[in-house]
Amino acid sequence: MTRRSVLGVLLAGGPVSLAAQPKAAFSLPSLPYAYDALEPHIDARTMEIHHSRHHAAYVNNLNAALAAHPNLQGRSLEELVSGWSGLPEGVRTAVRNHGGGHLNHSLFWQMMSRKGGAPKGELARAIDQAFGSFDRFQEQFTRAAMGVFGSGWAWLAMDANRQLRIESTPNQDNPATQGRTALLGLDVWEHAYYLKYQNRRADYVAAFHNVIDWDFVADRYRTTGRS
Ligand code: MN3
Repeated sequence: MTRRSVLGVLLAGGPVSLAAQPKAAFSLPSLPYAYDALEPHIDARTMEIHHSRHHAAYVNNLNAALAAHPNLQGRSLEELVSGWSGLPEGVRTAVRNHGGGHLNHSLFWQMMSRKGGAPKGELARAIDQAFGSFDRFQEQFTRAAMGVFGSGWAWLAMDANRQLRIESTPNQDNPATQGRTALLGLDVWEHAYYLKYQNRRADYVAAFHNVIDWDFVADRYRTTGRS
């Protein structure tokens, strides 16, 4: 094949460009429930757009950025996002923003369910110890979510010594970049609530407390760092 014909195949999207696709491109995970499962707290239309448009765009943009960096394609999403600052300059910002977006949303969907309730067992004791009580935790988490200026996330995170802390991050940053594990996260970008709540972020944050899947959060707490 001459150089010109290889180029022709590439431009035509033929077999050469297919072979050059990333080996393990990231994909959009399915929601673990229907779009309307979290009604009335989080409406079906918001869930559908948030998952099928916003989250999908993070995945597509991440894959597009990694396509030019085959040496990064074997790395896990967590590895990429937690180590974004050490990546080549050309891909660093895309991994931070779109890799972070993919990681955060993949967690966010699993952190919610219609079960609601409160933490139990080991996690409940750790929350009481760190924040005084579950009520105090809810107050502090709400304050963190309300305190995010612009777009970002509020988190319940755990450090390497298994100490719990509430924090917030801008944009799509994840506590993993600071060496901590996100146990629970709340997306406070306007795209997460504007259709139903408009500017009333406080109502959205209050509603979120009804759809936290505390069994999922407790599993993350129990298994992280103990494998
Ligand atoms: Mn979002």
